[in-house]
Amino acid sequence: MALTIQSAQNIFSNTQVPSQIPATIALFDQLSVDDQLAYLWFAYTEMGKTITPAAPGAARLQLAESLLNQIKQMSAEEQTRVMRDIASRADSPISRSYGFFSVNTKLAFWYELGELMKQGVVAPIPTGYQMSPGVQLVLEATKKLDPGQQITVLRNTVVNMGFDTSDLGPSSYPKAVEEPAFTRTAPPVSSVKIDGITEPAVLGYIEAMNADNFDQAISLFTPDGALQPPFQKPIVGHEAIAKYMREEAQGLNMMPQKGICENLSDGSKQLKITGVVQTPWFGVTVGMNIAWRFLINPEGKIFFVAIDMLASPEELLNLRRV
Ligand code: 45D
Repeated sequence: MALTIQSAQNIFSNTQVPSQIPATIALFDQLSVDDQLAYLWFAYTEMGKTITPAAPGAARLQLAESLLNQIKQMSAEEQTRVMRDIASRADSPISRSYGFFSVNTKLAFWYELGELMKQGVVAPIPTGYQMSPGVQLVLEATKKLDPGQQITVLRNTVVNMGFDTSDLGPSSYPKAVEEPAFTRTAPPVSSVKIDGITEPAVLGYIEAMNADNFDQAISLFTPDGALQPPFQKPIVGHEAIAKYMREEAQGLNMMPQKGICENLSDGSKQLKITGVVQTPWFGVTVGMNIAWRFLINPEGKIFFVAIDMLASPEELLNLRRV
């Protein structure tokens, strides 16, 4: 039987126990735009008492510079309007430019705005703003998450902002820009050991990713292979996966701990591995508990890998299939 992405998505389906991350984002989505901006400000400053992201490098900030300069020169009212436009995905010039930013450039843009807000150069919250009870509710829900989940909520809200440029068509795309590299927070791990796992494609994948060697990682996939990031649809084919990795997988420290491997009747194998991932934004201070679910074809190539955020640390030990 030919492998299909749809059937691959269902391996170890008990991994996807309901996560509080989409639930929290759903609450956030119901807030008015001013409440959303206020929530992000309170959540970010509250979080900043224990963890703060690393400052994005100069090369990264340069990509957002023209937008930031425009905003700095605006009146407080105009600044508020721009932030409302971006947060509500309005079709305005600035919200369009933001919509074309890569994930990490979006984060860098807000990082810098946050700094400017702390310095009083940019207005944090609209004047006369009255907090609705909903904000408190989402803040309470956020407090219950572990730090890895909290930064995922912040990241995903920022990613969803800006005018949705996916429908505009290639002719409107700005020239592709080189993604600046992240500095690694730890030296690359040269030999990977995972309790219960000897599959070369999996060990090779982790080793290549920990060295930002994406060409090497992609050579382990079948040409029609797919990678499914947390809460996203599968990304299919070498070219699309390579683009994704350059934009979003740089500088990650992957620390798989243990796993199981099961042989299927057609000669393929399914594996589930749990462990911790660190993002270069927070370095070693925040770990995200995740699972990788691999489907390896009979020739030893990766046909599918899904990355799932675990609902709780207990899920690190949940390697049973049913
Ligand atoms: O609106 O094997 C203000 C893959 C107020 C690849 C603000 C992976 C106003 C394959 C405070 C200014 C990548 C899938 C906003 C593995 C306002 C693979 C600012 C997994 C917005 C393992 C807010 C990787 C700010 C994973 C500045 C799971 C927020 C990576 C900043 C996860 C938030 C990475 C930041 C995560 C969040 C990174 C910097 C969750 C970064 C999160």
